[in-house]
Formats: sequence, structure tokens, C-alpha cells
Amino acid sequence: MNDAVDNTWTECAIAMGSNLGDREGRLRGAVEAIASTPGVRNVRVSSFHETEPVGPITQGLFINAAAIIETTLSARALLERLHEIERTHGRERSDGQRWGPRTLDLDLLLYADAKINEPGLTVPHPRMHERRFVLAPLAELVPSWPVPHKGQTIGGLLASLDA
Ligand code: A4P
Ligand code: MG
Repeated sequence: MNDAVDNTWTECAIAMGSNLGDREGRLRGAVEAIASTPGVRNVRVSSFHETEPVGPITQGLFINAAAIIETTLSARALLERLHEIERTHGRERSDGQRWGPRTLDLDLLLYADAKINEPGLTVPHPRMHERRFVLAPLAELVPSWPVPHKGQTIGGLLASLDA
């Protein structure tokens, strides 16, 4: 892969979610794929949280988790890799359909202290601060990480959801 920008290792946070089929198996597969990506090291994963679906669509319970990694990939290259993993691990065959619905969601939450606002790439992830299913797993790993734009840490944002 030629995506490595240089040898600087940048700490990043990734959100993972699945709500169809072997949810835990999908997340474990995603973690393995992330960890075996060239230019990724020191992968740490939260516990798996079973969560009620949030949003307007009626759907099954999710398993959500978070991962912290170090990477030499750019934010753009890392997101492209996450999309590739979604494609290979997140679809399953079902009757009459070659590919069923996407069942794995991998979002790039934080890329060190970077603020990125480009077509197809917004960091910090614009909805992370309001989502318990994102913040609770992440707070297990990096409660004191300050979130750019928000003036609060992960733990602080999680606590303010309870306020
Ligand atoms: N994009 C831009 N910035 C980013 C980033 N930092 N990380 C773009 C990831 N993607 C980013 O994303 C849509 C577009 O956002 C992409 O083109 C990408 O370039 P997507 O992941 O393909 O689509 P999505 O997953 O449908 O969008 P989104 O906003 O991630 O969906 P939601 O809102 O996360 O909905 N309830 C529980 N309990 N747990 C869940 O995990 N997930 C959803 C999914 C709803 N309810 C849930 C959960
Ligand atoms: Mg997503």
C-alpha cells in the first residue's frame, strides 16, 4: 500500500457497529482486518456493548464497540481502508440477492487533534458527541481525550448525556 504519508504514528479512534447476523463475529473480523492493515499498530478495543437502535428506522439491537489505533495512514486513506473492510466484512448473502444490506458500520471518529472538513470526510465525526453508543465504548479506552470543536473530553461528553 502506498498510502503511508510518512513514519509519523498518529493516534485515531474508530467506531464499530453491527446489527445483523453474527454481530460479534463481524466486529471481531473488522478488528482483525484493521490490525493487519499495513501502517496500523497498537490496536486497542473496547468491550462490546449491546445497544438499542437509535434513529428513525425500526431495526434490531446493535453491538457497538470502539477501537484506538496508531497509524501512518492519512485520515483519507484510513477512511478508505475502513470502507474497504465494510465491503468485505459487512455484507452477507441472502435468498435471491447477491449482496444483502450492509451490516457493518465503521466510522472514523478522531484523528489525533485534527479538524477535517472535506467532501466525504469530516473529523471529528459530526454526530459522535451526541451518541451514547459511540461515547460509552470510547470512554473505556480514552476518557480524557479532548474532542476538537467541543471543548470537552470523551468522558465529559458522555457525562453530559446523563445530565
Ligand atoms: N463520512 C464523512 N466523514 C466520515 C467519518 N469521519 N467517518 C462520509 C465515516 N464516514 C464519514 O457514511 C456516509 C458517508 O459519510 C460516507 O460517504 C463517508 O465518506 P456511511 O458510514 O457510509 O453511512 P451511514 O453509516 O449510513 O452513515 P452514518 O452517519 O455513519 O450512519 P449512522 O447515522 O451512524 O446510522 N444505533 C445504535 N444503537 N448503534 C449504531 O451503531 N448506527 C446507525 C447508523 C443508526 N443507529 C444506531 C447505530
Ligand atoms: Mg458510517
